[in-house]
Amino acid sequence: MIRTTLAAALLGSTLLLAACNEAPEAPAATETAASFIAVTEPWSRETAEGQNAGGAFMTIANTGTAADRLTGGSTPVAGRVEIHTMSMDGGVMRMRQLADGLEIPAGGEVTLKPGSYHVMLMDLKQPLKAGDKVPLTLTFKGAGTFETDLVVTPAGTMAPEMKHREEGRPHG
Ligand SMILES: [Cu+2]
Repeated sequence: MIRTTLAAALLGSTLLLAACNEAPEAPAATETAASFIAVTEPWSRETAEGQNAGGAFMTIANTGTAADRLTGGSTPVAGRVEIHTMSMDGGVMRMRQLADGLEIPAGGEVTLKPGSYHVMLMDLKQPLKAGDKVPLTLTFKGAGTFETDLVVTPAGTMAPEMKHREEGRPHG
């Protein structure tokens, strides 16, 4: 009787320990690949003839329990897709590639916008025209691939909801 109780107690504590260890792990298995990633207002700007790169902007939310990283992507209109950041360097806006991608925190969101983080469409195969919808596949380290469509807005647009403001400096 004592032995059985002891065994049960040991077993109980082992199970409890196992359960505790599992708690802070990655999203539950019931979540499908990208179900915890949401992309809103994906957009891009129309490009001039001969312009070989363009920025793409959006808000990316992560409702999962683990941070994820946007590492790249692909689109039929560009040779390659990079994740960039912009910062002031001696009064000049410079952009650079984020080699490790952009972190999307658990339960948080990151807005990609002109003058800040953005997806860079490199080696454009054709100009982006206002009104076009451009398919874009984003690649996340945890969530895998995520399909979206960029809405192309007229040149000079800073953001869909603030069309006539002249803040920041367009690039690309
Ligand atoms: Cu860029």
